[in-house]
Amino acid sequence: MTFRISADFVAERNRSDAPALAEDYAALSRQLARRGIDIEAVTAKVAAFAVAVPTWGVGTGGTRFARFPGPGEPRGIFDKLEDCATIHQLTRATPTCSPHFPWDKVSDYRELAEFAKALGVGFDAVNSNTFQDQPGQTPSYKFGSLTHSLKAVRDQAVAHNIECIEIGEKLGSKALTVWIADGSNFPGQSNLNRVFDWYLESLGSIYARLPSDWRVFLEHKLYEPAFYSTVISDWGTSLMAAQSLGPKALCLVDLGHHAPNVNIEQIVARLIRVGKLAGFHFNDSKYGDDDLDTGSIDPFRLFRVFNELVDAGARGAPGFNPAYMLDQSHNVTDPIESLMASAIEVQRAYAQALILDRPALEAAQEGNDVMLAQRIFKAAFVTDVSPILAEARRRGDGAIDPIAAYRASNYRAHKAEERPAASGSSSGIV
Ligand code: RM4
Ligand code: MN
Ligand code: MN
Repeated sequence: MTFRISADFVAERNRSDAPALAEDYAALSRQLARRGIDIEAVTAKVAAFAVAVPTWGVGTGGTRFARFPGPGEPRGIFDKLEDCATIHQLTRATPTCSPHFPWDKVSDYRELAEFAKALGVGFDAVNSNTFQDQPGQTPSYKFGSLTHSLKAVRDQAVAHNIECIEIGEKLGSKALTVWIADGSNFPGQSNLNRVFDWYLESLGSIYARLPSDWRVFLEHKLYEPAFYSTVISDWGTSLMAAQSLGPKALCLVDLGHHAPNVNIEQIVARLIRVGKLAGFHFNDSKYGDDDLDTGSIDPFRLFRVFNELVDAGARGAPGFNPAYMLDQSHNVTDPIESLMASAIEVQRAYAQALILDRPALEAAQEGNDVMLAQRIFKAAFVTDVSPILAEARRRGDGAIDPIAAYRASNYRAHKAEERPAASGSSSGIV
């Protein structure tokens, strides 16, 4: 039996944190009531909100230069699921995890599904990996995968994606996320048009194998590892592909995969408009695909994205059903702490967007009262909704203060004893 944080331990900590929370919640409730907002309706929506944890995120990540593993790192998918369950236990915001294959490959998926179920963790979208070679793999993905010039390589990459669907079916997933590293480093290296044809052809074969209730999420990325051209580089390319593939193909927005200064919320609005928004990989960045903790650099951008999502939900935009996932790399923090903090930041942006006074905003927009419109917009963002988030956790038997509870539990020290350091662990992004 491995160490788990007990429900009693969480309840005990909550007992001492509860009085201060009750005061703060009551004060916020009065403040929101003055603004015509019922705090209880917001708290109920926040409590029902969920974001998936990436299994690759619970291991320590790294850069091209080094990886500094922490103590008690997960050694494989079973350990990763334990960490995911702990994140959900304390935050009540992450009931599912998003697995990555072959990183999370096992011999018995029924056993894996049962193990996850016993921990109370479900499976979200399955991620394929054709951006690196597995030991001894031939042919290689060095020059591409789904868009490789050689059909044998494209076929191998297609077969891997189909295998991911088959695994996902055993785990109860309903979506496949495809991100490819394919592209070129030098002008002239590849034919920019032909590689897109190959992408459509390969994705078409994968699409044909999707179960009827499945969707495929196409993830674009501007650059890296290819530095001159990337085949699926932007939302326009992604949308062209999704539209030509069919209704089950949707466009996934990873916040780190855009050119600097791009207006991501506007992309989100456009994708919603055409019913093609798959969902998100949340993270934050200053320069590129930094994979920093969600909301750590630009929480206002996260709020602006959620403003579009709440707006779409409120007007019942057709086909609007985004999948929310975190996708981060934790190089210098405890991954469990970062993922808990990030799940809370996503909920925060959602709560802030929920309390935005939309009728007043619309009136200001119609009257071209620019100052008032931006004041109304900003008022939602600057409201401290923390008591709502904490109260939603408390009511769901999560921790009022997840990171403090996690630290006090000594979970990591217990895991360091249970999980002797594995050499060459594939648990993080290196
Ligand atoms: C990529 C992309 C994918 C993720 C890999 C590990 O940059 O964000 O979603 O699967 O990293
Ligand atoms: Mn991603
Ligand atoms: Mn990325």
